[in-house]
Amino acid sequence: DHLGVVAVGFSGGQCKPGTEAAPTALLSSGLLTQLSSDLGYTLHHDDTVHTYSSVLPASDPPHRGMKNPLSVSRVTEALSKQVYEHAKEGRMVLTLGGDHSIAIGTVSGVARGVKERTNKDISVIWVDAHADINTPETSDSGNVHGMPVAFLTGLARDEKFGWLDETMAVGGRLSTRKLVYIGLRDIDRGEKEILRREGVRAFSMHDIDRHGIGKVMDMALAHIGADTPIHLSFDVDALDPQWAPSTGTPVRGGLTLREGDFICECVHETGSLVAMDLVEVNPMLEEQGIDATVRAGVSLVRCALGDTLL
Ligand code: DIR
Ligand code: MN
Ligand code: MN
Ligand code: MN
Repeated sequence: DHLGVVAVGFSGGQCKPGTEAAPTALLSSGLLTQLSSDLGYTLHHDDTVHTYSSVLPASDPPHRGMKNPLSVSRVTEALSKQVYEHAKEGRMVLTLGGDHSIAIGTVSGVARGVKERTNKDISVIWVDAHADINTPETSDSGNVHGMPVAFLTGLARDEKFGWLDETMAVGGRLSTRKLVYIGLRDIDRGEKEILRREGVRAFSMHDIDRHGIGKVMDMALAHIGADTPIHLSFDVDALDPQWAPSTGTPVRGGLTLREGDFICECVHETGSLVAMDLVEVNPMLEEQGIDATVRAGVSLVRCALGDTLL
């Protein structure tokens, strides 16, 4: 199988430096060698951690409360095109972030590429402690990594993201009906209102406690339906900080490492995975060496791409 790999060294969707260093940390742990040697993928990777410095604006004042709006827009525009090029060739796409704002680029690019190639609409499984569905107006923080789902679904729009309107018009839009959340436990008030109003399918930590992760995955995949291409967007903060401490906004009471891996294994088993993002690893926040969180990230990716226990 063919796998496109995009490494994105961008942290402008939130305020803590360090997430831009995650791709290098993940790559130096030997992730790609494992994917090619152990799992047999043919890799398409340019050996570059993209910082998109040539498109970054000299000045980027807040706009509608959003921080770094133009930087996020320019980076995700370039990323969307890169990812689209892989997806339209029928490659699975692995994107190593970076903060979660980069999903504005990955999901739109994958959706457009898959639509063009197969005429199908993708589904997104968003694994996260947070819903990332704030609009600029509902956001308390102004951090765009808390807004990507609102932009991808068209619930939020902005003239600084004009490229996204164009990409959506050619297949790059995500329907709220094709979105499933897993792992939620820290949702802003405005987000709750949006989730209720839009009727978004969401499995919180409460649902996982009640039903167990096995049943939750059955329900999540049943909602998506067979034969639907799946984009898995995995925020490492979905894991409990015990397993993934090095992330910008840790929230206690999260998934165990095994539950995270299990989600990825189940998605792999569908045979419908077309893309995965791994985001919000921040190697600079780890005190005793970067090990735990990077290792957890590597494990999640391996599981999604078909590593099996037996
Ligand atoms: C919060 C935190 N809901 C915000 N979001 C985070 O800033 O909008 N997303 N940390 O991953
Ligand atoms: Mn997130
Ligand atoms: Mn999060
Ligand atoms: Mn919050």
